[in-house]
Amino acid sequence: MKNIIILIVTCFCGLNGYSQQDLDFFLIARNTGEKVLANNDTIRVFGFAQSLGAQPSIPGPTLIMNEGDSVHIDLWNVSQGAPHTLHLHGLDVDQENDGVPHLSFDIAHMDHGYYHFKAPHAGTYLYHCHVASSIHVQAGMYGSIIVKPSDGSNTTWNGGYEYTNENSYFCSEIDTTWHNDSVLEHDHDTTITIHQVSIPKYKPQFFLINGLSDQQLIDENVTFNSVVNQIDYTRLTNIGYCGLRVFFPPALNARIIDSDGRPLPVEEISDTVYLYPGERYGVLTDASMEFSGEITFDYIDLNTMGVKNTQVVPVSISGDVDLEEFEKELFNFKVVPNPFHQEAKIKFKLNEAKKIKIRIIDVNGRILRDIPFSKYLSGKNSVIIGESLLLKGTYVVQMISEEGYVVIKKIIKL
Ligand SMILES: [Cu+2]
Repeated sequence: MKNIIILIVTCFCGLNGYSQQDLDFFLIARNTGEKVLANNDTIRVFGFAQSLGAQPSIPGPTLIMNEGDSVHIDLWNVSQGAPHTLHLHGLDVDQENDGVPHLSFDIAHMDHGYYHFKAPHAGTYLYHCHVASSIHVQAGMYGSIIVKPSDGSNTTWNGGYEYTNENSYFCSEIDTTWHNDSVLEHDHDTTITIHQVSIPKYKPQFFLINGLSDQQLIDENVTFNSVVNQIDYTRLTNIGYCGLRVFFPPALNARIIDSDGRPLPVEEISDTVYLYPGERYGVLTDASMEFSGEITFDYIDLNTMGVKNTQVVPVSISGDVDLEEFEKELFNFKVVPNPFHQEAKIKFKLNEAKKIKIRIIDVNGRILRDIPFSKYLSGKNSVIIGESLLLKGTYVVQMISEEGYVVIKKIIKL
């Protein structure tokens, strides 16, 4: 009997062992914010702030919670004019808390609105105002919702993949002509549709990632930094009116694992991710080499399918500092001369005979030459490379052990 009781308690803990918490968020809706664009112009925006004295941020504050948390959001609307709501895009919440004005409630000037829900399946979601959505979203009323697994760990979902770092790229656009008072100061009544408001044809001039564009993207909160063999998780979100095509450098070994808050039934090994408006994708990466590159974001006109703009997130992968024995031994292999003109020698010293594969790849991770596994003797060894590299440029030499450990060195052909 005693054993049975212990078993039952254990099962109970197994199912409910996480401490779900009550989580409160306070947001202020404003319609008189200002945003400085990449060309230093300032435009009027609507948006969400976390205190009365603060400007709304674009995107709004990221709401981070754990699966199972009881979440309470207090949205205080201090703006005059049209009311606002908080639509919880993609979250499984009841209709009353979903923030679609005529199906739940809207929040008038100086009123508070309260949203309550249990944080659903771990994943990436978003929120936006659902009053005259086309205008209020463009005006800046949107932000990210990240649901971590129940224990809050760096795991993609309960029982999912563990990762070291996560990056979140939240994409939107700005057409400055929609930020004039004539568009933003519209009447609102839930029976009026957006089509009765006169707005110019949408022609965005600014294409944002986390609210930034162009030269602003060297911001350390945007750049993708990692080390060789580290598993990282990237959340992609599109709240713009363009489609998005995101290219990861091949050497990141990108794998699309989830979409819209659920694991994909079949994972896709692909460097390219397409996102339509409102979609979110999760991508696991695992850099196979040291390199500098970029993740490119093509903003696609969904009428013509032409690329309207491309934004670039810098990528920097440094060497793995936690070296295995093979790597320690070969960490100081030399390529001489480097830079080289015609050919170069790889020189390395082994403590004992070893089988090693030597591979030369370009900075995009394409294999240019493979010298298959060969047993090298203890002591000094040298291998000639370079004669097959025709073009000037930067390449990478990889020394690979049978167990798959890799030591890398950049080489330059002049
Ligand atoms: Cu609104």
